[in-house]
Amino acid sequence: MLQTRRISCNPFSCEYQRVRLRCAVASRSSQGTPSGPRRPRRKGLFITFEGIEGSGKSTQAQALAQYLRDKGFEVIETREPGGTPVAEHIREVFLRPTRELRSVDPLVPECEVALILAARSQHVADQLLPALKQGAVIVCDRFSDSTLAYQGFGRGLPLRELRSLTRWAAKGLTPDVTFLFDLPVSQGLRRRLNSTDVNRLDHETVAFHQRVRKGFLSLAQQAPRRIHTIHAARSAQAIAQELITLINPLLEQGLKARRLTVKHS
Ligand code: ATM
Repeated sequence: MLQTRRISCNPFSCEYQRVRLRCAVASRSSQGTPSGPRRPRRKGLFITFEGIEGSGKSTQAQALAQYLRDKGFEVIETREPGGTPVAEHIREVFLRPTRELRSVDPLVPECEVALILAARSQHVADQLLPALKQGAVIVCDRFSDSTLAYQGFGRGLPLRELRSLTRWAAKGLTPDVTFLFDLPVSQGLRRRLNSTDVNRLDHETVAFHQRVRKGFLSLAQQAPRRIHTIHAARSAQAIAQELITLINPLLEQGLKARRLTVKHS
């Protein structure tokens, strides 16, 4: 008999997120239909970290990558914009502090998108697709959701066009799982502006960052199986533990075969 169990509806609860994650894996492993062609299967796993600045996502991405390495997986840590030599050059142009560019050459939103997509296409072709084909786990700090949140919701460029452009530049690649780090903009900016490497977008208005945050939350609502919202105004240890709790069922279900090297203690 099919048994059903009530789960918590609080999107920040671990149980709620674990059940959604299992659904996401199940839907991924049943891609294609008996009558239609199956999409070519990649072997690896593509995990992305998203969120507003100062949310702590980069630190947590590194910690999760280390956890997965310790479990014996081949892990590639990368970021966007960036990840290859050419894309890292583009990142420098994209993020150069405003005061260097403002008087001469402020970037218009369309130019921002063009730079981001140029970097992404190189990153996907040179780094992400080959690594996934080899069966690696990729932990990527930002990807297409950032383009929709920053250039779409933040700058006001049309989302439909952006979606189609990002799909094109990424050759259709979408993350298997995304962790969205959410916290109030004021807290994020305070953390961020205290750091040493402040970039061009950090100087945008609070209203801009509010739109970006709202955008991320709206994307999470639209893709609840893939995007897991992480309540980021908590201790780093609590967040790291939550990520491990969320990622473990995924590893158990789909990744055993992909373990490339086994570490011995
Ligand atoms: P990190 O600091 O998380 O590496 O991100 C760099 C900036 O790039 C971040 N800005 N701030 N503040 C968000 C921005 N960005 C976009 O605007 N669009 C994108 O598609 C991506 C990948 C990043």
